[in-house]
Amino acid sequence: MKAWLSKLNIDLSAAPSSPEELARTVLASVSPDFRCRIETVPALEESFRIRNDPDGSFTVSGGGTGVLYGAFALIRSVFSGKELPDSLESAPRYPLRMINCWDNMDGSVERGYSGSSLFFEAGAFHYDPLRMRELGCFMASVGLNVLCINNVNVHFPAQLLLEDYLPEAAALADLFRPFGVRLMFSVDFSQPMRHGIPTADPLDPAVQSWWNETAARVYRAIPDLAGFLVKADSEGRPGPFTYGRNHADGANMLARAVAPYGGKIVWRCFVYNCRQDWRDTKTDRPMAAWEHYSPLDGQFADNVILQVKHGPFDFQVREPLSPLLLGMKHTNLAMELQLAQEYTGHQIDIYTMIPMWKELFDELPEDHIMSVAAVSNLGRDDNYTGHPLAAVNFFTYGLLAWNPQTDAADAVTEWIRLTYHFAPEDERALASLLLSSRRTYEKYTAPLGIGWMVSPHDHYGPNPSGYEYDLWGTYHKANRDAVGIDRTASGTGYLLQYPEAYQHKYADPETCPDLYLLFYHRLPYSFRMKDGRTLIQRIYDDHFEGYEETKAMAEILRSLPFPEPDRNVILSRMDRQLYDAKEWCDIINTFFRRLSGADDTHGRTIYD
Ligand code: GCV
Repeated sequence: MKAWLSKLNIDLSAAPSSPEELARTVLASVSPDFRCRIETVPALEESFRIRNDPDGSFTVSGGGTGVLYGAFALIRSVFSGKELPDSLESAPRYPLRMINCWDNMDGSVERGYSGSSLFFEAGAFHYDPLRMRELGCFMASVGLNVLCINNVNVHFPAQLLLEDYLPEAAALADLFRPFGVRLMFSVDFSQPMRHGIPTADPLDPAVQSWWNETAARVYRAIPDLAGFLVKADSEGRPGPFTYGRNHADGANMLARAVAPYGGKIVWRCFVYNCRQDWRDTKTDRPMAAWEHYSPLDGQFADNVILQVKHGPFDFQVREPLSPLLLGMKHTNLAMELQLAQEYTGHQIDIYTMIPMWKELFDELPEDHIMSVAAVSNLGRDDNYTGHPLAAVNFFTYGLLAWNPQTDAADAVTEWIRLTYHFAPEDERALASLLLSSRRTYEKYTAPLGIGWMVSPHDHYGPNPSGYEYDLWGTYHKANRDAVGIDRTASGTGYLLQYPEAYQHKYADPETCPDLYLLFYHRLPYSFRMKDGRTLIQRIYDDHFEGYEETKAMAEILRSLPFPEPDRNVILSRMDRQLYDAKEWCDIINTFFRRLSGADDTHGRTIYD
């Protein structure tokens, strides 16, 4: 992460006073003969224009933060050798471009793979101001503008809203402001009950008053706080259901409290039955969010945003786009992505996400969602992301959140150029490795859209039946004849939650895209795929290929001139990935061979 900040040579030892001042510093860092004027045009707000004048100088115009984004866009182009047109105008596609940290006040990070919290330790704020400015700079450099600093699972002590902690929270907000970054806090729906109110019922006037007063106090300290993020009635968190209320009741009550200050309530839709009986064949977990929220479409206040995980399950390697993102037409929506590699290799395995995100954005109708959020992959490790190559996910997320049309290969190449000094052929080799890494990981882990074959709890490494007899609603139901869940009209009916054209694409196993086949269909191992292979042969082939591709990745990485300490970390993590890819390949193939009894037509080793 830091490589390109040091390339820019921006002095962050002192805090910039405003985005404009930071924009000037950023541009001054390029070189003494680099000539660039800044023109602040408040009406442009976050947007910017860059003009390349005939005398070789540049003019960057923008609103308060627009000039900053313009300055960064310009130097990103300069440093990555990209040609700039004579004039360029750019506006962010989504007004809120958020990073959600799952940091706890004890210093731990839920699903964190890069060390402990950047913000907290032992129940209190504890941070290095320089690192905060670096983080602000990373965010601003790719146009990210909201930082939620604490975990959606709000563990106590969670005093962020209390008088004692607000001055420190306000000081942190001050640090981020010049970077165009506004803070957000996760709040616990039952918080009033810790302050003498006997209930958290959203329709109880005492509850509303408590939140009104709390919002007033918080906004006095941090007038530009972006708002509150809420996980309610989800995986044991408290919420409106306890009081027989729905989620519009809950979200709108909080929305009323923050509305006078321009605050937003970002309300997560990750609601499902996490105490399911695996014997129950009626309940299908991916259906839950739509069942809860679609009847409420149009009932949420204007300053509520429903934040929906990109797929109906939970950040698996491959999931369809959540039906809520297509069907909630009268509600503000944010799509939630996850940079933290919870199910995607713990920042040990290389997993570059932009190809996956592009698939998601491409499926979203124009103008359908108004914001994006991503669960952070940062922590206190020196390099911020644990694996140096995981930084590409943070960087490219920002570029896509600004402009979802951004080309994946261009974005990855830009990151490489800003991070390493590689010859063109090395740069191409790394770009192609990163861009194919998600598909490789998918091949050796999750067959054709099933997912969930991971070790329970920590979600790293293979365990084909790990989630099969559990409470979480995550079953593949593989037996000796067949595998997968029928989610069409003849099965659980999940597919009916989608618009007709979408249903049409996936309903028939003969035409359903292969990579979603077992998400939507239950099929015999002898099922003939479009390319003539049997389903079981395809499963074997994918897993062997995934392992072979990982071996090839390791060779390429060894040949590339990474500087230290990156090289050491990258190669040692690659050794681990290679070992694990073999485990995945052998365990999953053996699992299916034992069930199906089918031989591999190529006679490769699968264990009996
Ligand atoms: C923050 C999954 C993760 C949890 C996470 C949850 C969520 O269940 O395993 O760690 O909790 O998603 O997104 O709320």
